[in-house]
Amino acid sequence: MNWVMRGSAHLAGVCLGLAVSTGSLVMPLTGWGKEISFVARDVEDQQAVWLPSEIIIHRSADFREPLIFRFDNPTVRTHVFEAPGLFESVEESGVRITRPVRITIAPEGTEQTVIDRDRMASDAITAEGETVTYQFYCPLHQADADIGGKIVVRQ
Ligand SMILES: [Cu+2]
Repeated sequence: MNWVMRGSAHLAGVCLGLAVSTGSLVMPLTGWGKEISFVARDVEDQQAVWLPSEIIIHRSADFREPLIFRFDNPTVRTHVFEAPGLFESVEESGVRITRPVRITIAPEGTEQTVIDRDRMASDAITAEGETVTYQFYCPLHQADADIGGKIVVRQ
């Protein structure tokens, strides 16, 4: 009887361990992968930018682990991070899908997303050794096309 008790207690411990490790994989996106942070900044004429204005991603080094973009909006206005050609990998109703990056960040809010590296990699292959550039901006507050930022992917 004694060994049965110990056996089931041990089993419960294993189940708990599994639940904890699965939870930690799903819950915080920070702590694994490569994280790149962007911060919204209001500028003159009611416009806004995302900083830093240039991000360089090295395909050989940075594509080894999940690529996470984090967006902080310390301002009092809602901003959107849009980057044509860039895709995010999200789970919708239990299915992993890919969709264009267009993320709304509430005032004083924070959002993060996992970038679809496969799409980036195929863009890089299509570019045949040249760098690939993705523009990014806030479509709500960008009157001047010159103030946007860019993500450059190098080999
Ligand atoms: Cu904005």
